[in-house]
Amino acid sequence: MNPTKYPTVLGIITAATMTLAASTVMAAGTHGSGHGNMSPASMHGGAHGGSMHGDDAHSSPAGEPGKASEATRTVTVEMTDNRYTPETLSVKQGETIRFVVENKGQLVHEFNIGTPAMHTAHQKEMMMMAEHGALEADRINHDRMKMDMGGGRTMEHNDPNSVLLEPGKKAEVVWKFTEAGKFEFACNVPGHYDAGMVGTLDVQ
Ligand SMILES: [Cu+2]
Repeated sequence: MNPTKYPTVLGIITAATMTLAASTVMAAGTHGSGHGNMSPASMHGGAHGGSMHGDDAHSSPAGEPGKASEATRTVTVEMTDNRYTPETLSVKQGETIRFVVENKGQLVHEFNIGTPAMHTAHQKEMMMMAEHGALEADRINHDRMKMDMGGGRTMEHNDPNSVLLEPGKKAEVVWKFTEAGKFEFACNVPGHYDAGMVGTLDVQ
C-alpha cells in the first residue's frame, strides 16, 4: 500500500475487518455514548485525541499521576495472553506505587488504571485505533498513532495512568492512589478485557 499520511479507504476497511468485535459494536450504534463531549458525527474525526488523551485524563476517580521519588514500593506486573500476574493488589489510600509492567505475551497489551466506566470508554477508543490500523494484534503502528485526525488530535497514548506495550516491551507507571475504593487495572485492547484481562485494585 502507498504509505501516504492518511490511510486509504481500502486500508480503513481492511483494518476494520480485522476486528470483528469492533465492527459489531460500531454497527450496533453504540459509538458516541460514553463521552459527553462527542457527538456521533464528530466521533471519527475527533475521538482519538483532545480531551480523551488530554489534560483532563490526568485527574481520575482512581487517583493521580505519582512521583517516582514518592513511591513507597515497586510492584512488577507481568502481562501474558490474556492475563496479569498478580491479578489483585491491596493499596493504602494515599500510597504512591511504581508499577514496572512487562509484556511477556505474544500480543500487544495495555496496563491501564481506572474505573470500570473508564475502561469501557477506552475500549471504544482502542477499537477505533484498530480500525485505523494504528493497533495491530502484535504491534503498534506508531506512524498511524501520530496521524493528525483533524485539529491536531492524534491517537497517541501518553496518558499517565496507562502504558500500551508490544510483546517483549517494559515500561513504568507511577500512580498515587488518592481515593479509597475498588478500581481496576485493565487491558483495553479489543477483546482482551472480555477475555479476563483485568485485575483488582483495593484501595483502603
Ligand atoms: Cu491485552
